[in-house]
Amino acid sequence: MSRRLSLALLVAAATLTFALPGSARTAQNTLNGTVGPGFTIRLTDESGALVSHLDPGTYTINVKDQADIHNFDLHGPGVSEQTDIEFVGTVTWTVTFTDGIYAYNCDAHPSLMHGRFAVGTASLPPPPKPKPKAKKLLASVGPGARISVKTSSGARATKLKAGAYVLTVSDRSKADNFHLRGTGVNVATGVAFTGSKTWRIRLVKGTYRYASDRHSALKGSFLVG
Ligand SMILES: [Cu+2]
Repeated sequence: MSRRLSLALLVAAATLTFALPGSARTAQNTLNGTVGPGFTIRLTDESGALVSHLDPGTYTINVKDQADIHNFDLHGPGVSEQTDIEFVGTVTWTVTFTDGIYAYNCDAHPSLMHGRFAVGTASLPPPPKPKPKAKKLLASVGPGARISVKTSSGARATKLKAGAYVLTVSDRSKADNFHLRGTGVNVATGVAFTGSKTWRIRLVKGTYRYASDRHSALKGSFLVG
């Protein structure tokens, strides 16, 4: 390889090396912030999608503040920009986002109007998992010598899945009560009591037995597993 050619390659390589970060730096990233006229605040990208994660860099943010009772307040590492609450109109901010969590809100209604996004290596915590809904159980004792636990479909409970339940007892006997026992559960109505009672219980694997404390022959059970 001639000395001249290798020098030319070196120059080409150097140009390439500088061209890449240079072009990334000059790319204009535009975001749109809007607040109002209702109780809404949002920050969207050029496609209109709500911003949840961005690459670090410099961004142009066009903020449309459409109400004199709201403002747009953007803050996070190295950034603090806000419109006045009384202000209505459009402003443009140039901001540089670095790794971290950024948030925006209306300062008059921060708990109602807010959003946030992550930049670079940061990530927003996943939304909390919705708790499984407690299933219903209906227990009944009386009138006469009868006692039962039924599922919400009306079928007698024989085998149930472990988990959270709301147990409602209808006690229609002054001579008997409803008493449920099993791992982690020991609930009972009074013998003389009539009426209804509701308990939140958690059933785990095992056998649960229910009976009247006055007449031990009045009883039943179901399996949880
Ligand atoms: Cu507001």
